[in-house]
Formats: sequence, C-alpha cells, structure tokens
Amino acid sequence: MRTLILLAVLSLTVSPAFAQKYISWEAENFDDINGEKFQVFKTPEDVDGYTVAEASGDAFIGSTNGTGNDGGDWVKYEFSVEADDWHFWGRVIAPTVADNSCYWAIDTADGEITSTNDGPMNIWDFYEAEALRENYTTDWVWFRLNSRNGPFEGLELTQHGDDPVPLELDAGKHTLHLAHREDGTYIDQIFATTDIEFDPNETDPQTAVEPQNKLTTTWGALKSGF
Ligand SMILES: [Ca+2]
Ligand SMILES: [Ca+2]
Ligand SMILES: [Ca+2]
Repeated sequence: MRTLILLAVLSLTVSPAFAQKYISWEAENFDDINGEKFQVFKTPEDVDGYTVAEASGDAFIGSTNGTGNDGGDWVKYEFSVEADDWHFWGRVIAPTVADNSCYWAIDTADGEITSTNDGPMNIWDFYEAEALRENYTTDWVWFRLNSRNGPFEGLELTQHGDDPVPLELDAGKHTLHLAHREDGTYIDQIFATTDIEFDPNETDPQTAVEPQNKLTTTWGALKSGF
C-alpha cells in the first residue's frame, strides 16, 4: 500500500516534458526592504489624483509623486525555480513618462543594489518608447521584464513585446531586487513562466497556477488517507 501511494505521488509530481511552469508572488510580500521610498498601499487607495480600486491581495507597492526619484531604496524577493528559461512579468500602474520605471537586478548582493543603470542594475521601463506612450493608463497592465541597456542581452527589446527574451535560471534559489527609480510607479504582482506564449493580460495567472494548487490538494488528500 505504501509503495502504491508513493508511485501515485511520483506520477503526479514528475511533470511531462511539455508542461509549462509558473511562479507568482505579491509585490507587497517582499522578503526584505531598504529605505522608505517604497510604501505598501492597501486598496482602495488615492494616489496622484486617482484611485487604485483593486489589487491582487488588496495591496501593492510604490511611491507617490513628490517622494522623489531614485534614492537607492529597494525591495527584495527570494524565490526558487527549476532550471529553465523564465519569462518574468510585473503587474504595474505607470500613468506617464515620468511615472513608468524601476530598477531591477537578479541574484545580486544587497550591497550592490543601487538606483543607477550600471553594473548588475537594469531599468525596467513600462511604455517608455515614444510609440507606446499613447497606452498610458491608471489601470493595471502586465509588462514583460525588460532592460534598457543592462547586462541581459536581448531584454532591451522586450518592452516592445515582439521578441520575448527569457532569463536563463539555474535550479534552486534566486533573488530579485526592485530598486526605486521614478515615483508615481506602482507594482502589484510578479509572475514568471516558462511559457513564452503566455500573456497574463489575456489570461489571469491565477488560472494558470491552479494546477499547482490542485497538486497540493491531491498531495494533502493522499497524505491524510495514508
Ligand atoms: Ca520614464
Ligand atoms: Ca513621477
Ligand atoms: Ca498585490
């Protein structure tokens, strides 16, 4: 009986080769924070002359206009993945050309995190290119991770969305730092997937991660029946 259940669990946890993987977390659930520019807001929240009515987890992070740009302030996320090419997305409100970016770095020590576009640091732009500025909105939009001219070759193209470039991550633990750049930029969620085709603007990632929740449920049911 023990062997049968073990086999059943193994067959559930070994993913078929074509299976796509997903990971997501709330921007407000950072593992560490430095400085005071990044604030956690609870919805509904009035910011910069408009109201943010909803957010995943009823909260988001950012800084209101007038806080000041840059500053070296950051939030850090720790996460684990399987070795693969990962496409990262952020759910962001970026209403103007002066409220539409942050800095980011992956697998970088806290002491190396700066609000500058050099070394390991990248700029994550949201509708920065002139042709995209007609899209400015105070609604949440999912943006692919991109880099203006940082160390990740190809990612500078990704803000245009026509040639997605993933991050190649080894198996195990990683960190993502977001460092403060433009005040008036707000971030709700981070999402990453191995599925190059997946667009969270078209499909709610909550739907995509459901199979993992089901696996957890099945796992729990098996254990309780043991
Ligand atoms: Ca900008
Ligand atoms: Ca601003
Ligand atoms: Ca959130």
